[in-house]
Amino acid sequence: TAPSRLDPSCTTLTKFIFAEENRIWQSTGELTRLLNSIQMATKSVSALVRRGGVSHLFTHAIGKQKETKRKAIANEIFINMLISSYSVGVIVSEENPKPLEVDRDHRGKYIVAIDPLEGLPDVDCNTAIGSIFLILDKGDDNLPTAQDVLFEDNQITAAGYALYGSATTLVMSTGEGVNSFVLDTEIGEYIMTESNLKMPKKGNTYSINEGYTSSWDDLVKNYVNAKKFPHSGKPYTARYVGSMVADIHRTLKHGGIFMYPANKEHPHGKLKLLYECKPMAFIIEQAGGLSTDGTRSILDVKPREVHQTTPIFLGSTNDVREFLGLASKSVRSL
Ligand code: P6P
Repeated sequence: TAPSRLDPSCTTLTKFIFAEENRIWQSTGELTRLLNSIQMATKSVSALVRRGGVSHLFTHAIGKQKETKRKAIANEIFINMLISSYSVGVIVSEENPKPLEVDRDHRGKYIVAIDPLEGLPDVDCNTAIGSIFLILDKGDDNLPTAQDVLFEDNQITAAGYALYGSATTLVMSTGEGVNSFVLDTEIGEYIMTESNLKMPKKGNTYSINEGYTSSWDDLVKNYVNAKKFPHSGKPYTARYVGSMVADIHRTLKHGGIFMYPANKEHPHGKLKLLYECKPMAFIIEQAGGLSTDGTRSILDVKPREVHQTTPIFLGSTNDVREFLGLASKSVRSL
């Protein structure tokens, strides 16, 4: 369990980022400023999400407009924080049709892809929603431009998400394992709750929208049936919030498999490669799990377009391997 904030070993996200800067990054301070700006953005969005209703921020907005307004404000918060970090050259956002090149006075070396507020359709039912980020480094000394966003050799420097649930949790990796923090709203700091988090090798939960069963391919149908009607052992439990960050956070913590395959409504999948699937796949793989689009790791899928979608299957190693085993059988049988 996490040490109390009075314990000298208590680590806040701010302390952790500065310690990482000294320990491994030998950095110019750009990543430190960037991560601290991102954590600040998530704190602001957390407050927006939690007070949006009572502060009458959305009184005149209804339904979809309420969702649009929330996303627009969250987007503004993230973009302002990213620009003011002086560490970002280009921003890709789910909310912006095109990549945003940061003005020369503020431009820095990183490319950042964000989904500022994800999982919204049910926000009026108070379901958990989240923010997702991916930090890319093009690896040379030239400051990035919009054309560099799809550069094949971009390296993932860090990725993570904030989950606005019963508590606000921030899960992040800089390539040295996964760390989890919970926001202590009394002091406004994220407190580390798990260091070098490793997910179970196998779970007992599958997470998929079974409303699309009729449009799944046989591979997905056969796999889900095998989980529901096993030849031996107990059936898996079904869990599906319909909010990607919530469903994947549960998968990270308890194991199992999350799936959003292609279906008739989304022939190439629904979830966005750059700022939803890649960051989540990075976290899951850093925690010892696996990700795939059905044929390769999500991290190896080359983006051709900034808002490209992909089928995604990720989770515990043994569960994803079992699914891929079926996949290879179905590929061989074609
Ligand atoms: P479906 C929410 O709308 C979202 O973008 C993700 O958060 C979630 O995983 C998915 O779509 C749910 O989609 O088609 O199951 O409602």
